[in-house]
Amino acid sequence: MKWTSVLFFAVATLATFKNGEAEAETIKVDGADAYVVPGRVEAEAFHRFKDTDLAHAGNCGTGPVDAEVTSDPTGGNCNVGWTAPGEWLEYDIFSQTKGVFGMKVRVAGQMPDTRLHVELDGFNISNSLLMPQAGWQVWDDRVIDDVYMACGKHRLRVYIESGSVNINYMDFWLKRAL
Ligand SMILES: [Ca+2]
Ligand SMILES: [Ca+2]
Repeated sequence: MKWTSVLFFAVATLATFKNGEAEAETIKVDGADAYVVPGRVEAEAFHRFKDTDLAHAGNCGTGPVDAEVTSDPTGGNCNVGWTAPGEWLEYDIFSQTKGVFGMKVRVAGQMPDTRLHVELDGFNISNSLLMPQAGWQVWDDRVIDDVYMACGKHRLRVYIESGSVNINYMDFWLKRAL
């Protein structure tokens, strides 16, 4: 076996399927593919996920996580959609600075009482956020103030609590270096 094929195998995504649900984990050789913050994390370009069905809905990407080309005027290529309670998306991020960050989640939807929360390194940092109802492509921000991060690698998870919402991206900005 050539070294190139060993490397390819090492970065391949492993998916497990059980009870009609899907979870996957990307095995990484190093931290080079973590999102650098301050910066933008694209919702549809996740590292790990849980999705409640194997089918792919939408015209963007493949695999169990459903996504479509977005019409958000601020860009973002595709948005995750057709989300369901209990589903989550996870991202490896790398903070260049020890500090207090602001964060926003770019979302659109039209279902009542749709809620999600955001976890950083396993801690709920947002509490339950109520999602907008103006339309599936009428985009809005949900801002989380004062997110503390040490320099280095962190794990970000967006967890759907109820209803269904479209998610385009998450932005981080530095409020205050420490
Ligand atoms: Ca699906
Ligand atoms: Ca996006």
